[in-house]
Amino acid sequence: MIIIGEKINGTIPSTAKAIAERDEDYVRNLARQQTEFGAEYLDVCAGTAPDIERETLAWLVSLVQDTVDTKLCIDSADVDVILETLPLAKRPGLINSVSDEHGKCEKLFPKVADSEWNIIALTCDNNGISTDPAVKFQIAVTIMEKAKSFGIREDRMFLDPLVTTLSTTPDSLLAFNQTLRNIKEKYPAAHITSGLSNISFGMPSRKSINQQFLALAMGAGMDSAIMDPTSRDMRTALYATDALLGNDKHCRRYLNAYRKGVIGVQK
Ligand code: THG
Repeated sequence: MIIIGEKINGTIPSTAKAIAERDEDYVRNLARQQTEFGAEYLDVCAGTAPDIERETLAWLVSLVQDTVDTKLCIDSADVDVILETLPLAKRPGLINSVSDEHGKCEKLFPKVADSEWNIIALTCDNNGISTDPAVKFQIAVTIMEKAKSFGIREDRMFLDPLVTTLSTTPDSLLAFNQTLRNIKEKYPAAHITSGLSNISFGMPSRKSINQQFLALAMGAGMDSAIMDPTSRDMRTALYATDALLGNDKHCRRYLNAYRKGVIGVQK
């Protein structure tokens, strides 16, 4: 599993406060902790008003890179902001994200085709987010064909089938898994990722739902997640699921993590 640490995100109230106060220690700690607990990428999202997004993101990027060597996942809805932020990165990471909206792919793909940046693509377009797996799959195909036309390898693409909220869409997980299976079948080298917590909005005991979502989606082939690796429960769910799916030879990773006290039910 490729873990993308979600905590350096200005839409989280505690992180927003740290960003507003330019609290370096707080952000440095988020970077260190998430790295220590296995994040391969650190999502950085300003979550501020558009007029200060560039500047905020630049501050976050430089601070994180001054603290850890973990790759960055540059998170902005604005392709221009992403393109201005990329040169600040010491090494290629992950771009979060494009979709099939408003010529985003056409703007971004030619500029990063010759780089080693990986790209998250959301399965939505100018019509918004569909709940129909067939529509989502078709959007994924359109984006993958555009990537290919610019010479971007399949394995540089992370497709995000955009899980909908369980409380309003009862077949949310089923539609997500159907979309991801269709994508994996046509593009076996492409990665599938998702924000874990979207599914549980408006429900009690959100973590329980997020954990079971993680397990069921990994079972269907999801190989990456935007999540909180500092959460012991989520970590435990992830390691246990990887072992159950045969992705952890002799359960070595699970057992080592347990011995170190990194996972397991807290007594
Ligand atoms: N897909 C893609 N990018 C995304 C999302 C996605 N970026 C933003 C978001 N969704 C994923 N990031 C977050 C960040 C924080 C939280 C949820 C999603 C969050 N965190 C709580 C906190 O830190 O207080 C709780 C964390 C927990 O208890 O596990 O709510 O879907 N491509």
